[in-house]
Amino acid sequence: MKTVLAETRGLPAAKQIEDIVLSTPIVDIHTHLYDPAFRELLLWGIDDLLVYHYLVAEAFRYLDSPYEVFWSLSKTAQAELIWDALFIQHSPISEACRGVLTTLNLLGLDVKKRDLPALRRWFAGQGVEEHITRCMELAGLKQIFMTNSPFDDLERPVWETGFRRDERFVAGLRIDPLVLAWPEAAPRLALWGYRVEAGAVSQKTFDEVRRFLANWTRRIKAHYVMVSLPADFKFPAKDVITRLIEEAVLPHCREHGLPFALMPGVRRAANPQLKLAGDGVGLSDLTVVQSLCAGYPENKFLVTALARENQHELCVLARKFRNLHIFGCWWFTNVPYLVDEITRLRVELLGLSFTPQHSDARVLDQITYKWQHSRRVIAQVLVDKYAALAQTGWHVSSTEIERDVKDLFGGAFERFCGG
Ligand code: FIX
Ligand code: ZN
Repeated sequence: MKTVLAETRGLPAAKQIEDIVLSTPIVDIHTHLYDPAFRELLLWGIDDLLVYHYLVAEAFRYLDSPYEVFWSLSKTAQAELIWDALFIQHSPISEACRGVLTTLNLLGLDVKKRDLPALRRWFAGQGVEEHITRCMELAGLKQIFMTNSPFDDLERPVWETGFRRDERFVAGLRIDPLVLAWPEAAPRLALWGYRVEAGAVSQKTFDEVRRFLANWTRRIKAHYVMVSLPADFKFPAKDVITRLIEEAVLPHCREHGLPFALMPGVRRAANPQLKLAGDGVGLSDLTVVQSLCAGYPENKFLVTALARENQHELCVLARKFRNLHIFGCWWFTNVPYLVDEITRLRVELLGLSFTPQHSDARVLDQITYKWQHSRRVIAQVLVDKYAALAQTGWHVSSTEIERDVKDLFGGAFERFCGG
């Protein structure tokens, strides 16, 4: 056992905790990044950073031009408009804007020059392989989970052709269309050779959906099956969705030992004119999670909720069901103010048996800022909690802190998935 932190009154103990939190390698359990074999599907560089949908939504707070005009522009022209509206005409103090600056700063670029052409020149000189390694090192990531959908027409052919995997990128099987849009998904499965019916679903259809899930699970070596759910999602219900989940998805997950990851709370296309930036948030009925965890104790569920108002109930559910592992501060909750609040709530109700964060990065470079910002908040929460323990006379060793932080940054998740 390494040195015991004798005192928490002074800076050294806090510094030691921060150092551990800032340097412990992380498994990023949900992103929209791709193995470099997917080539242009892996987004990176200044223009992709600027046209990130979080920034598109914020830029339209200031832009006057019609939506169609913006969408008709090239990526570089969109990036220039966003740069001007969010960084030049106003100070970039929102979390997503600050994230761009943290990223550039971590990459060693001088942000105070405000020189977009110079930034573009720098990125143009980088090679993708080296850039992946550099960003992962800066973020301190050892593994990145992708979001992999067989329904994605750009992604599917790459899997079908086959490629040599980059071991740092692991797969999550994303099945939103299957569960949420079965009438449209069914003909596609039929086209791919699965004998399914779109209407009155029979045992044959469930068997074929399971064959589809099994084939894709094996093909991509999926570590979990994932779906995002609309805020008004109901389960169980007297509909085909419930039957597909009960008769195909859950048995598949049990057979392959995979968690079913649920992300409730999105209101897709609240403003369709904003395209990907137009999704909103709504309060979810978390009895869905309760029904699944209670009804299917042999299944494992990973859950992150989008609404701030759902976070407390989700923690309480995790206290009741050990087949539930909660993770991440997703999307609109990934702002330091809420990461702080939600992480404190989780620690106080669950100890260390959860995964406080995932990045949800869509652009490779974002892992640097998302993780630096989150690590700092998580470190402060732990500093406070270990200090509160010290007041009782309980001292933690640095070995124990390292153990705890490893659990938060992937250890607890891996045990949950594997156990
Ligand atoms: O459904 C999801 O996985 C969401 O994370 C995305 O749809 C969303 O657009 C996003 O990027 C959130 O961070
Ligand atoms: Zn996501």
